[in-house]
Amino acid sequence: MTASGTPAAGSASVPHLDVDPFDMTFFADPYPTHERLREAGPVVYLDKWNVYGVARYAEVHAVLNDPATFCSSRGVGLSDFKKETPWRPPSLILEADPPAHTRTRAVLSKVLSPTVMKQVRDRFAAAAEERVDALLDKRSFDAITDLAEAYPLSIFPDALGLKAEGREHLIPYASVVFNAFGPPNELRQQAIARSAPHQAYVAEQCQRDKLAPGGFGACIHAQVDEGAITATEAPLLVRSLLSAGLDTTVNGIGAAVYCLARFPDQWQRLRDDHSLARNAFEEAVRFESPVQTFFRTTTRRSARARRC
Ligand code: 8QM
Repeated sequence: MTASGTPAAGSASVPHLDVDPFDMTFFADPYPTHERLREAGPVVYLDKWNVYGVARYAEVHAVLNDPATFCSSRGVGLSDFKKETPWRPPSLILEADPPAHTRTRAVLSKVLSPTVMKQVRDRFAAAAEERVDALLDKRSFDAITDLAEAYPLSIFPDALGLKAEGREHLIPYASVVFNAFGPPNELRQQAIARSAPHQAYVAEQCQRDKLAPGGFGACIHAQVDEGAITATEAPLLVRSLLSAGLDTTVNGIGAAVYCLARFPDQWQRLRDDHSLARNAFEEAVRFESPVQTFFRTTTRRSARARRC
């Protein structure tokens, strides 16, 4: 619909679905709902949250590659920053459009360049070996807490240059970040309501004087001296690493182990040929989130509300 209430060309055919992909029952078995979202049409409308969504590869790809039409600066979750106050200052990397995004992205690309990755690779590999050896001694372990969470926690905060105290806030903080992308349901409201101590920890540890020399955090702050970013921007870019660096890794490793446990033939193939490891990991992560489904908030009367 246009702002005047007249149906725009083609909009009459957008199917309305009564599914809620943010409900706890959805998470228990998401695949049938993902399929319904894909099969209903290239664009769907969810009456529950008043959002348009796309669930097919072509449309998701088109949306993700057209920031002029589908902006990120008004938020990438269901909340529209133009209408609602964000729960935290917006991310300079995620919740930004070109050219602002291009500049901050260049800084992170430099700090996390292939050359730098080569330098830290051995340390990450040694920590992985250590974790596996400890688990082999135990014979039986919880793959989520003792591997998927424990491994990144044993090395990523050190690589960033975080002090030892307070690291228990990291996973809860990431959990708030991801739950806050959803609609204003119980999950989101509860997460934000309990976020104050986690936010306080993160805000404090992102400051320059808190980050150990040589770490990714200190490298980001060093970009202030190069004139690439301001002293106000640097802590927010460190915050991006704290927001998105841990949770994604935990979920990736967790998904990989979960998939290999459910598909023993694939596990055997991997054991026979370790060169399959990279593809096995990527495939497991894809399998656990079979589609990127995109939702955009808008009022019924203004389909263009989110276009910047
Ligand atoms: C998710 O804070 C951030 O910059 C940020 C938070 C979450 C992500 C990315 C960036 C999408 C992977």
